Amino acid sequence: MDIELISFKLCPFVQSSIITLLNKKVNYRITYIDISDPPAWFDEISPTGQVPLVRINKDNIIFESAVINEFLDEVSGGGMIPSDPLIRAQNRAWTQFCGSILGNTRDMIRAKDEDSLNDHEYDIREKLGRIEALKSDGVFFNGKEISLIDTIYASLFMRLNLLKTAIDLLHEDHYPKLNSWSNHLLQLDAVQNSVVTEFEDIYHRMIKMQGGILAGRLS
Ligand SMILES: N[C@@H](CCC(=O)N[C@@H](CS)C(=O)NCC(=O)O)C(=O)O
Repeated sequence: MDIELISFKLCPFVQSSIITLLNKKVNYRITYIDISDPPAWFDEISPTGQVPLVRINKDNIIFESAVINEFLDEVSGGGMIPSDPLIRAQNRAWTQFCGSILGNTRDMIRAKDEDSLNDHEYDIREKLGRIEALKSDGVFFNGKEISLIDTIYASLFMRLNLLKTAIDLLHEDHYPKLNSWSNHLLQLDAVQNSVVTEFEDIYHRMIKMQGGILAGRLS
């Protein structure tokens, strides 16, 4: 099967698909686009204008990272989706929830005044608190084995870690379980290799370009 992942270097949803591919050791090709100035061919094939988008054997398009990741897991022998329907549904819900935290993080980075920054920070901390309260003591979200849900939280944790000098949102005293989960995820080869080598640099440059309060706090 020829798998082409259309990507944007800074996208956390793309990153979750790459972690899935690397964890499953699936061969794939990657094509980067600039999502702020997408090529015409991308507009033609993308119903939402968003990445990630996957092309299977050239002509078959799949979009939405959660759907892409489930497909990738299913065609590579499974194992990253819980078999229990209740746990599976809950994993899907908390995966979407992570998307909303990533949205809050993006808005926080753009915040141009302290009040707005504080509002976004409050939302993020409140949401992280909800996950801290339900997280098992296992290494991964569901216990001993990595699941698809871990791939999007790994992308979030990588960003929170890179934001740490500007704002420490995941302080160990408040979120011990999330810290341990994050530390574990960020050490995995599949996570470390899921971004380009210059990721830290381009992430920080993106924050500075937003010109918000956090840009001024980065060293
Ligand atoms: N729900 C989508 C979200 C993907 C998403 O937000 N992608 C961003 C880049 S990180 C994007 O393509 N933004 C361009 C746009 O919305 O026009 C998914 O999980 O695939």
